[in-house]
Amino acid sequence: MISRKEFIRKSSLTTLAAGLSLPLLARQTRPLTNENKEDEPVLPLVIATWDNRKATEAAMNKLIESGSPLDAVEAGVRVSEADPEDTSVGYGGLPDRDGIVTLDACIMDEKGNAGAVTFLQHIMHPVSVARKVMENTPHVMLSGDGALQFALERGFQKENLLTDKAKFAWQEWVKRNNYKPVVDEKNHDTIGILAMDESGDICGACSTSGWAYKMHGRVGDSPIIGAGLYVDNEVGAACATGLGEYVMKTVGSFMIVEMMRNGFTPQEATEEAIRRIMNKYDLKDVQIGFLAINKKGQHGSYSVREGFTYALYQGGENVKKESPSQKRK
Ligand code: SD4
Repeated sequence: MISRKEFIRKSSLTTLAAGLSLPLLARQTRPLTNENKEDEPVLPLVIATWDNRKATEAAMNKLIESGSPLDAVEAGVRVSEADPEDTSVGYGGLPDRDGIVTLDACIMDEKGNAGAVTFLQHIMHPVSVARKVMENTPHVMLSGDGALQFALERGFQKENLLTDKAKFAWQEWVKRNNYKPVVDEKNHDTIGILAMDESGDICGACSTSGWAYKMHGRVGDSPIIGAGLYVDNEVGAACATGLGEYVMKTVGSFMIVEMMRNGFTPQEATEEAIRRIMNKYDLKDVQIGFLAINKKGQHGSYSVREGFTYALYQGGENVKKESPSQKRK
């Protein structure tokens, strides 16, 4: 048994070491790749995973119109959720291995409030249900039938979300794949979106139909606060896309925000998070991508392999960007 005095001495040394090692670690990372050069924040800004420029545009319009980053992220996500061509989100999302579309979403505001729905069926806009969970219930997360019941009580319509195109793709998959979920780095364009208003307040949201042809009942990282999304208005925010199991096991978005709290830039934090995950797991055929922003209005992005893109609306321009990555394809 160590004495109380010894315990306190050891703990403070550990804390000191942690405090010292983070900036040191930060210095060891590669040079910045996509940070703002100036120190002045360029606000407002909206950033979203993949080439979701229609979503960032809707979000920015909403931000300018209402002044609310929360309204903005919800409006942005709703664009992807309603888009039948987006096969990883909402209507048109690829189903699970039983041919059923099940959706996950979450939202966080600048005060640290959070709402989420998981394993939700038949509702086109899970992000709006997640917002209602946050604002109108004492809970953070509702799931499955309970989430559906809540949505219907709140006036959401029950709809068929399985498009003919998604149904056909699933039927083809069933023929080829023996009912076994397959890890496929191509299967995603989940939306994670972060918005920051002119005063520096940050909100975020995330929405997905999850891993295509997953087991029925599977829930990924996207609705899990700290995994698919995390906002801390004092520090910044992060969101994730890709194979959610690894992001959940490492609480990826929370990890990134905590690294930024300890002095990492958004770029350094996303890079370090990907490196840590890759050090721990064999990510063959797996893609994971992170986005992060800090209070200076800087952003960072990093992915396991090439091909992760994102949309950035800042300084009056809405552009698609290629993320730097750890590996070639
Ligand atoms: C999931 N992270 O359910 C989601 C999938 C995803 O782009 O990001 N697709 O694991």
